[in-house]
This record gives sequence, C-alpha cells and structure tokens, in this order.
Amino acid sequence: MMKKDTRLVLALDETDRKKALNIVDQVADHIDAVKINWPLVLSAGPEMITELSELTDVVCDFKVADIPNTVHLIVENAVARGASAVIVHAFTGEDSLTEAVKTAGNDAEIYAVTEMSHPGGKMFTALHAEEMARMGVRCGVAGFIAPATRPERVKAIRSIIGDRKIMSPGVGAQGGSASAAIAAGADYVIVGRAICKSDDPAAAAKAICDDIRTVL
Ligand code: NUP
Repeated sequence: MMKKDTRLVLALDETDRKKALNIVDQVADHIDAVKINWPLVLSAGPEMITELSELTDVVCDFKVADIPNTVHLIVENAVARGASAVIVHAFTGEDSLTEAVKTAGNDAEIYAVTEMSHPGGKMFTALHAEEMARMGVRCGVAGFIAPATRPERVKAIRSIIGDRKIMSPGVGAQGGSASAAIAAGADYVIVGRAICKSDDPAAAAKAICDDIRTVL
C-alpha cells in the first residue's frame, strides 16, 4: 500500500535516465510515489521500474487497454519488476479490468482511468466516466484516475466510489490546481512538468505540497 503523506505523485516524464534519477533525488522528501510512463520506459528500459522501486513506490502508468490475456501479461510483468500500482483503461470493459485486478492480487494496486484530463478527454471518456467508475468498483480496483482540470468531475467520481482512492493528474501545466483537486476528493495529485521542467524541482514540489496542506 502506498503511503499517503504529502499526497503528491511525481510524473517522471523524462527520457534521460540520469536526469530522471536526479529529479527524484531532489524531490524525494516531497512525494509519496513516482509515476513512470512510456517515455522513460522506452528510453531508459523497464529496469527503471525496479531501480525506482528501490527508492519509492512506483506507479506504472501504462494505461493498459487490451484483451484480458494481454492485460494479464503486462500487469504481471510490471508487478514483477516492482510496480506498486498499475494504471489501466476502464473502457476495455469488465473482463479486462477484472483480469488486471486478479493479476495484481495483493502485490499491487490497480487504478482505472475514468475521464482523462486533457480537452480530448471530454469527447469520449467523460461521457462514460460514471459508468466506468461503477464498473471499477464492481471489479474491485483500488482506485481511479480523475481529472484535476475538472475538479467537479473528481467530486462526481468520489460520490460513486466510496473510500476507494483517486489520483488526479492535470495540475500545473494542464491548468488544474492541486488543492482544488484534493478538496474535491482526490487522495493524490499527479504532477509532471510543473516539477520536472522547473529550474528548481524541489521548490516546485514543495510549493505544491504547501498548497495541498491548505485544504487538509
Ligand atoms: O487523464 C490523464 N491525464 C494525464 O495527464 C491520465 C494520465 N495518466 N495523465 C498523465 O499524468 C500524463 O500521461 C502525464 O504523465 C501526467 C501529467 O503530466 P503533467 O501535465 O503534470 O506534465
């Protein structure tokens, strides 16, 4: 189980291993976990999952969207390499989501995407976000991804999922506010560029943590 201390998850969207590790080192005191996505895995290798997992909890944001067998193979591999959580798409339906939850077992948490945070997220995902949240609850996921760019939607998802967790991306570069997302019911905010592209990642991360604390 991931700690829930600062409520900040770092999105490590870098493509240089050394730079990525340097950022983690600078912000370590301010984050609860690191989220790793395809840019870093494709450039630095899946060994990064294991390397980072020795420093902090690692969320593998692979947005798995496939048939159950393929979902099984991806989740199994990510967890074996040290992932504490894996993000999967919910639109693939109940069988794929159930397979993800079953594969992760007690070793990792599955987070299902409801509504994506970017403008395009409104085109398709938003129309089915509540339905996907209800399905995720039935499938036994640990949590959901909901958009900090639309805190009212975080609130809507929160009202459906009880005490399951919400991670909320879209803070900073996409225009959302960390405190607004947490106040709307998110457990964590996911922040990438506002920290990684800052001249002072530690100060940027600390400022976000300070903002979050105003609503806790
Ligand atoms: O709906 C989503 N929006 C989103 O931005 C679901 C996500 N997983 N993300 C991820 O969060 C995105 O891939 C990126 O890694 C991070 C946000 O980064 P930034 O906008 O803070 O730089």
